[in-house]
Amino acid sequence: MSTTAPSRAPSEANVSTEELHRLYRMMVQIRRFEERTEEQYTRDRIGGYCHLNIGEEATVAGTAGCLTPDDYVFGSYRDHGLTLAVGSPARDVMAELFGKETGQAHGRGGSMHLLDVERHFLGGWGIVGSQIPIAVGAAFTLDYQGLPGGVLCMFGDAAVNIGAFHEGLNLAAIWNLPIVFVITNNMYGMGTSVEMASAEPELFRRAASYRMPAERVDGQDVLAVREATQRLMRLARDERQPALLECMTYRYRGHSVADPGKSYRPAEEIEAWKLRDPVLLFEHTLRERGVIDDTHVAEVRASVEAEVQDAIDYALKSPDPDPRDLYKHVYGDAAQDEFARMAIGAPFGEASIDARPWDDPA
Ligand SMILES: Cc1ncc(C[n+]2csc(CCOP(=O)(O)OP(=O)(O)O)c2C)c(N)n1
Ligand SMILES: [Mg+2]
Repeated sequence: MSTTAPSRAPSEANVSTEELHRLYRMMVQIRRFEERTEEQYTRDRIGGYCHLNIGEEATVAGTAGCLTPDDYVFGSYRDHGLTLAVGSPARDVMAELFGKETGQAHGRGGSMHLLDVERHFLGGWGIVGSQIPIAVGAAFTLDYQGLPGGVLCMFGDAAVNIGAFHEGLNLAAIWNLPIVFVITNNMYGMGTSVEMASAEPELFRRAASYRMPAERVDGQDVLAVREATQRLMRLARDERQPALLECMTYRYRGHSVADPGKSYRPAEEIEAWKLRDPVLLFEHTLRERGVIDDTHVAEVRASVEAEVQDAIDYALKSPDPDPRDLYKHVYGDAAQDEFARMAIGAPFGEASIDARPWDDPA
């Protein structure tokens, strides 16, 4: 199959009103969750790194938010929206950001390592592109065990220049794995533009090296993203044909909460993209079609506001993990035994350094 040209009119014929309402609420929820997360970070309630999805809601909702229960999703460290999109409770996500025991990874993962195994969101990966070979492994497992469903592997534009991208796409192609790779092209990897980093800045064209179908879609248009995702996932699941989808989007904030994001991006560029705010665009479309009105918008916004406030209250009240359980939930059971040797008081533990048991002839 050949690499196809970008841009196509989305087929929206079968999108029910219920589904349109669901997608709209999801996008409003992700936007508000992220705005409040940013605020909580500045209040020193969230530690470590924190990367927001603000501006990318259509790409997130149109991909991870539109899968079947049999599918699996992998993402980068910019993952809050992804786990919300698969239905993770906002409480569990916020508690994880706060590093609390009630968080979805028991507070051990934090912002970059969200995880919801039950809902098939398999992380949250901090090393750029590291999720690609792991997602390919998951797709291999589905294939090998004859399980239904496919894998959606999301990563940023900068990840296409690491070796794992090429190894992953190549293996997926030669093994005919049920996987769709999605590039969230927000035009920058930290402060470096795609043009500066990639010799072929039309990133979807990379798939030609693996004879994989690929397309570029307007990542601000949730219905276009949804249509492409569903079509390519069907191809992956039913015909064992992996594919690459490039979603053109923009992050309205800096790379992380520590970056104002202004020094390397012209103000006019930021303003131009804000005119294509994915939440407002979708709201406008739905209003024009008579699918939502002022009352609906107000109800959704109020319910999201209450949900996110509840998540913050829950996270605040939740207990911190016990420091003595540092390794719990982090390694598998076999590794627990290994680490037992490092526990305080164990033969090779910190507290036993003075004892030097290996010097004892007995
Ligand atoms: C292998 C590796 N190299 C460098 C970094 C540091 N780093 C963190 S995020 C990032 C930029 C990634 O940009 P992109 O893939 O476009 O994703 P975005 O942040 O735009 O969502 C870099 C270089 C890292 N985490 N891992
Ligand atoms: Mg990027």
